[in-house]
Amino acid sequence: MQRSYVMVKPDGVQRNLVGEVISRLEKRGLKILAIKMYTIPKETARAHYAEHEEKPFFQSLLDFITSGPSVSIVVQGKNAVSVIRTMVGATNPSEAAAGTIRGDFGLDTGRNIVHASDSTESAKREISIHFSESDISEYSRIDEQWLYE
Ligand code: IDP
Ligand code: MG
Repeated sequence: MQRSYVMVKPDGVQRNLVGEVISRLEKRGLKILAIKMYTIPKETARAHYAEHEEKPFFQSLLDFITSGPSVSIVVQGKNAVSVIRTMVGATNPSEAAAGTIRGDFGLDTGRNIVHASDSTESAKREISIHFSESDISEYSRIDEQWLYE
């Protein structure tokens, strides 16, 4: 089963959307394996967003993502990475489809509520940045036989 990393960013926390995001993941059938709220340190944020180091928005992205508590989540399920990216929607919430998290709750690219891994490789890397393996619980959901054929 695939794992993905999801973050409710500081704006999502301040706007009381943590429950909404988790609820959507759970109802989809995705399983939460680990969850924690913390204010991401600058160096951790730098590692998390390393691919954007040369972008003009990098510094403001770091300032924003470290500005307050965010919620980090390890999620597991069939095709979790692409399923969650679809649930999250386009990077710019103004262009994100209605029904997606960004399309339902956001307006600005710099305040787009959630992060989700874009590949299984990114997921592995991001999970290892925010969690140690002992933070992650493997267990069965009681509805798994109704979620999977
Ligand atoms: P993603 O979050 O949809 O994967 P990326 O292109 O990987 O989008 O960008 C990472 C994050 O950087 C975005 O979620 C957003 O918070 C921020 N970001 C991306 N492009 C811009 C921009 O043009 N201006 C301001 N912030 C941006
Ligand atoms: Mg990205």
